[in-house]
Amino acid sequence: MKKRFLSTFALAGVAALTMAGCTTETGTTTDDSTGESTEETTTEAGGGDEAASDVITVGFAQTGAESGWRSANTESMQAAFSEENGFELIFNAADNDPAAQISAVRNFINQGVDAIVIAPVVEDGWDDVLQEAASAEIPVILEDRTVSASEDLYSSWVGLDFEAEGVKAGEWAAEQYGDTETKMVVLEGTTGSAPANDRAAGFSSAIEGTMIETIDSQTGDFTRDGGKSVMEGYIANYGVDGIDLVFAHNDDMGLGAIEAIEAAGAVPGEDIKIITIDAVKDGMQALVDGKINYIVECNPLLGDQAADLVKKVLAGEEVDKAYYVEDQAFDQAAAAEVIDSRPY
Ligand code: GZL
Repeated sequence: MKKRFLSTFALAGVAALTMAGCTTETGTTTDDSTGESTEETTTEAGGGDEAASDVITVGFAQTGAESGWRSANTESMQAAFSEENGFELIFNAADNDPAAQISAVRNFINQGVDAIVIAPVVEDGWDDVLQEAASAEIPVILEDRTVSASEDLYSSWVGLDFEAEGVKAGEWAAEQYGDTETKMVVLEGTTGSAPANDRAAGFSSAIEGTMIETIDSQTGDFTRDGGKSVMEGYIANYGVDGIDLVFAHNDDMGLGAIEAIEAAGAVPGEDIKIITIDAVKDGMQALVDGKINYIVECNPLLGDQAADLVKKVLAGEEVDKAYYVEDQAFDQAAAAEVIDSRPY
């Protein structure tokens, strides 16, 4: 299927040309079928007709702006899909709303973009709109999160191994706390999202057979406020003495948990240990400060690989279905050594 799909685009043959100047416009588009309007920002290359016709128009459907990780990912994508690199970017952030994100993709199809890039909020519900993109012969590249739809419906994906991140976090927890009775609460990512599903699975498999007991697990939707309010509920239910460990699916929810723990008069990283995933600047600073105990990295800088995949697919080149970016992991000492040199 991939070859057939790619051969369709072999004729597309596009080359990126340098353009003189560019303009950025922000407007709203309305989905005729749902009547929903979303705001979109378009960065358009200048230059003559020929140069303009060689510009690759890409619709990028981002999840939203829910976390520090997402901001770093958006910056990376906007830098890569620039007019200097031969792109006109139509950017849409869906405020973590799966229906709004699907509507944005349908708008991109109606606008006749050359390619669509998606960071899907959740795994399910993508089959129909991806089929519509395929029928319109618009290739789709996934970045960051994955979908449950058939891989025939997208050209390629670049991102991180979320289950491996969960395993890495769980193995450290098992090594540090697995031999003593440890009561753990979990701050889950967005319900139905690939990172939430896969990190939970990886962590659970890694702590199997240890004395770490999960006493509660709820979603904080990957946001700092969400992590804080769920942690406040845990403290109200179990008391700070009833919780030994927090596993947060991302730094931002872990940072929210720190606020709740400190407000309850306890010391995060000591009275209640915290393990998170992402390794964004604020998370790494909390790790250096001793308020978080371990962070597994999730690299958000995916823009260059995503842009390269778009150009290869449109040029009819063979690409793999999946490209994984490497992750590291940090304890407090390791974080202190690298924090000043990290790019995000
Ligand atoms: C993971 C990414 C997750 C981050 C969160 O690749 O999808 O979404 O872990 C972000 O911080 O909100």
